[in-house]
Amino acid sequence: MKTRLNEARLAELPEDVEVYDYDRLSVGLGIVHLGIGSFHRAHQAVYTDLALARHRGDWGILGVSFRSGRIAAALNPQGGLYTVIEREGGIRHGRIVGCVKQVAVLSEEAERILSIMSSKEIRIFSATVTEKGYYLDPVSGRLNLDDSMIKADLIQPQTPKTMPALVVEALARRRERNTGPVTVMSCDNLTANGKKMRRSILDFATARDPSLAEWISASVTFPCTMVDRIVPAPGENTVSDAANLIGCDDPAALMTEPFRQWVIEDQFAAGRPAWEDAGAQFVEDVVPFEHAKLRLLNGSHSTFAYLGRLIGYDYIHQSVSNQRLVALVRHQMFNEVIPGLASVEMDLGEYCQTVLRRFANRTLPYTTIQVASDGSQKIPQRWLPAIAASIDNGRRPRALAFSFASWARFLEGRDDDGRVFPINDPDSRWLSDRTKKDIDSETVIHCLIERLGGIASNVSGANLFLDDAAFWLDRMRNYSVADSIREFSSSWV
Ligand code: CS2
Repeated sequence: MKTRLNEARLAELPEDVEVYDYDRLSVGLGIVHLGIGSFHRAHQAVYTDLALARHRGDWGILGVSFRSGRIAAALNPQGGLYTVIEREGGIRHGRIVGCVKQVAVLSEEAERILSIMSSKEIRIFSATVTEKGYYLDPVSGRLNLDDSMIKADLIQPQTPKTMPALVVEALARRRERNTGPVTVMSCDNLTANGKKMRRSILDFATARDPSLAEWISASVTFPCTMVDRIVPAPGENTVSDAANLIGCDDPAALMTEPFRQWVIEDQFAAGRPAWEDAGAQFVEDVVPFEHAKLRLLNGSHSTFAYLGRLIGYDYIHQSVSNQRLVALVRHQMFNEVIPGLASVEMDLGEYCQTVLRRFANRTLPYTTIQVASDGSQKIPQRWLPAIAASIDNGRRPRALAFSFASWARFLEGRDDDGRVFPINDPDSRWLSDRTKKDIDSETVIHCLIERLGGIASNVSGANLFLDDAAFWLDRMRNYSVADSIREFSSSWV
């Protein structure tokens, strides 16, 4: 056991470890971040840290966990400090981030969190709560008022358990106390994430008190953002790597890649850190960037995850070393996804090459099972709009049909060799019941697509897609996934 990372240790860190470069004790709170998981700490917090080094300002972060006390227990004894380790090839770079001042746990200290959120010093609520944290119905796009957690929060809105209820209660208190404008910024990997955030908050507020919803609609801004950085869930080796690098213990350490990107709409009701000085890009409309990222990067990630796991790979970089899988994904990106994207200030060909290079990063192992989780939430963003756009362009997106079939096959919960794996998905019970092997492939595919809200394209093209996906699901079930990949690859070469 070494000593824990804390401010007193900073002077003793090895020289090549970069340390935040400002007087953190003089920096007050300005941001409450909901869902302080690994992604936020390796992304938005790093941008904030770099911006503070250039401009100071009271933009310290209070991190909020909803239920688990794990991150609070790791970070609070370190005064909020933690290590971000960037890895790729021979690069191994450590940085101590200083802008997270403390972490609070909603299930334990709701009152304290709400009183901070409704104080004048806080000017931004930001969130990474994943797709399911918005409680939006995939078909209607509205808040799911039948969800048991949402129902419970509507009965007792002063002790919120969910993100929308927490934000609405904090906003209600701000209105009452007149503590000034605030921005609610989603940093989740969703299309039009600011609009989804707004929908979730306004629907909850309307159900509580329509006048509150009107006030929110007039006084709060909800910018959209596109976030990108690969941050695998930290494992045992992350902590030992950090100890090795910084010479003390840091149970909150993270591993990530050198790459990071953040595109933001500049709609902040009460100011913001100078994130542009840390490399963030401010644009009028984030949506084309989000579409490109979700469909090219995340859509391909999911394909590598499902197919890779089904043929026995534990890690994404293993999938990327399989040439047939790479060829399939390249076909999906270049022939099916890119033609359906609106023009965006990015070189999409180069973007795809970079994505493949990033996925191949074996010094940053990312499990296929992690990327494969929550398919019911991720696929509607990643594949379905790309499928619809491709069909509407008069194409037949066969690789996307193959990918979709692999998700259906994945939901059977065992790979080609019969190895069993878990299905982590908020809808897992429903999905597993509808994808049992004795249900015919066509029914399975129809059921899944319907559950996700359908394909918004012309009917004949959509039907052909369903037939293609059912055909490949049949093949994967009756032969093997590996054989199907082989057959699929030879069908277009
Ligand atoms: C991944 C993303 O786990 C997943 O579903 O596709 O978390 C991905 O690593 C990030 O979006 C990269 O920015």
